[in-house]
Amino acid sequence: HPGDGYLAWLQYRRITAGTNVDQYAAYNHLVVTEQDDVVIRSAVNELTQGMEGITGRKVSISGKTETTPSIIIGTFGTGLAIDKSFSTGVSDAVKAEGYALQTDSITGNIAIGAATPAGVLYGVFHLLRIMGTGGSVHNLNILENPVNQLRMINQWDNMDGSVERGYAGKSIFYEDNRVTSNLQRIQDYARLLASSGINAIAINNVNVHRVESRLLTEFLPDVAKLAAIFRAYAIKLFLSVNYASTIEIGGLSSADPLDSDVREWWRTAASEIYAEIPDFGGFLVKADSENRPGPFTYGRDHADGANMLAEALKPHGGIVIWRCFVYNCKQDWRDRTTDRARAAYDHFQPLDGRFMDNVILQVKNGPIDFQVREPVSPLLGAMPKTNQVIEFQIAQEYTGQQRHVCYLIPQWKKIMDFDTQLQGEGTTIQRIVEGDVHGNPYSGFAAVSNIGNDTNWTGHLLAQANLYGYGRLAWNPEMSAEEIAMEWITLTFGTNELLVQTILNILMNSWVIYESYTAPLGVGFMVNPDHHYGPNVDGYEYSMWGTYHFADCYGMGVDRTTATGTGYTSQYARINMELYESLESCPDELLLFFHHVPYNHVLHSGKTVIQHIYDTHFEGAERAAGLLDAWKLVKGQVDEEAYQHVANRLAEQAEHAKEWRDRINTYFLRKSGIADQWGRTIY
Ligand code: GCW
Repeated sequence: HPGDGYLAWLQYRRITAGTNVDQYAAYNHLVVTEQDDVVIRSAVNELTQGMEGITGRKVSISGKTETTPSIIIGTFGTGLAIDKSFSTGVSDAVKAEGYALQTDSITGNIAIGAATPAGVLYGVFHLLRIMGTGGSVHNLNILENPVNQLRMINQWDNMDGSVERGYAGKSIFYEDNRVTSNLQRIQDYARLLASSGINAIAINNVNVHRVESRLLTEFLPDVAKLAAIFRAYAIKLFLSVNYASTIEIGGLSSADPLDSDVREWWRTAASEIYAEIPDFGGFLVKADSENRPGPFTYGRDHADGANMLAEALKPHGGIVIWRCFVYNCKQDWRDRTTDRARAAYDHFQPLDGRFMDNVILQVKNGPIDFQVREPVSPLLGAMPKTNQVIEFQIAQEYTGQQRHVCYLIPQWKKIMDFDTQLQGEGTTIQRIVEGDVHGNPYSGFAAVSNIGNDTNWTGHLLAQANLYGYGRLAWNPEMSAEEIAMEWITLTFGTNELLVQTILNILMNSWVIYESYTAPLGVGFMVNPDHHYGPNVDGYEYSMWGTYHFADCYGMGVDRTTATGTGYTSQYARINMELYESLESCPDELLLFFHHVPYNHVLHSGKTVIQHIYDTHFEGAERAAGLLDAWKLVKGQVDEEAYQHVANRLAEQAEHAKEWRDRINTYFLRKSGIADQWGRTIY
């Protein structure tokens, strides 16, 4: 049923309106030049299902062109039909996961050619996307290669069925400390991921507890089943591993990375995995972070730890993805010199050059923790001799937990566009992440998933846009947030113009709206401890987690300057360091991240900090209410179940935004004693 959201953007609804609809019905014959590959079989299934849905006609399949126009798919060199569809110039330009998609102007045949079955699958999804959004299939002449090599999803799923920071129900992977037997749902997830361009997945939480440690051993046959499902969609499977597995499940007394028994244990473990899963991706590791074990216990560093695992995986072609989310989570709040923002860079940058070439460091997009607004992590691009991937959080831990709408692509675009200046002007995060700047063997994107077993996958139906958008952006970061939103909306809801425009406006404004009624000017946090939902200005102020705002009766913000503060600014290239260091040039939206200022400090906008807080919070709550008003106008234009669901969430958001507004405004009125210039109600 479309209203429940299960089919998400793969609905393949019958296209009956629009200028190009008459074109599609002619394509009910499919030519496949190779049959014996699992990924090609997925592509054929998808195309058949898609075409039958879109045209309402049955599709026939054969090995060669019998009728025209046909859709011809295959890898280059597997048959005449595919090979005569493309010039060598085209086939040479198609890289490993890329594809060419062309319409023959004489026969009308549409050919999808690729170097690998994965490329064929991506090409098929592209064609279905064109039809699903009502595009013309005449005169197609498309060639695409993914910009980023690794396009990965991290599940934070635990085997008891819970999901860390999960806002869409329980795990679809596990229940009762076992791997689920509902493999259909996992296959559908694989389809969703592949259709957006994802090619890797780590299937368990980076916080690996006791049971999950045994995914490497006892549960390996189940893991192999999951790997087979993902393999058919060209997605490589990874496991998050417990750094101290040798102790936890290996019967050893140490996890010292330089201990030969420990190394041997990992080599054997790796061999056993590859015996079951020959194309296993490798390990994802959170070590010496938030109380997880790591090499520090043995006086070793992250390079020692990562290299031990990399050495075990190397003979099998596996990789280690080592997370850089390392900081002191037992900090004394009285200590103003320790700065959590500095931690990742301080820990890892000096290790550049020490990691094996099959180690990738996974760096969160910002230096703190997926806040609504943070500067870009200075560690990204600062280790020329080391593979890095950027980590995003699709799960909305700090951005409304999928109860509030917050379309994150604009935030990620802003990050991709940031010019690190590390190798002169134009050294953008996008270029660093795609591997263009330092030429390391591995690079790309990773992100924490936002799905669970809720029928609609993401809790909030509109949060599906973040999952879809993440994949699309990882494939091609040149796409605009708006383009991505338009694709998702039309594939999911159809082409009704009022509906499309309404959802587009909601999505495109949602990040800024969310920011405006929550923690101001980049200062971050101000949430309830532990679950992180809802306002609590001092929730973390006197805690050990290193996330403070330092508000007193005069002012607020964190002095991270090199001149008088924690020196965090010095981790950036000189020109950015100067940008942030100076009050004159520091962008308003990050002011309180970098500076401690009085409440009457005047922003570039011309407003004082305190008046900015009042204004944005009143306005933010009002705009949140406006989202619901806008949605009400599409009643009757959209499936009733979906309408009600979104209406309920938006109503909740509007109420909760008022709570945020009043808590923040009241807190700062009481601290500062400065009245709102417009005399609005503050409690
Ligand atoms: O954002 C924080 C979360 C933790 C998470 C951690 C991490 C998996 O609050 O729940 O643990 O980040 O990224 O490791």
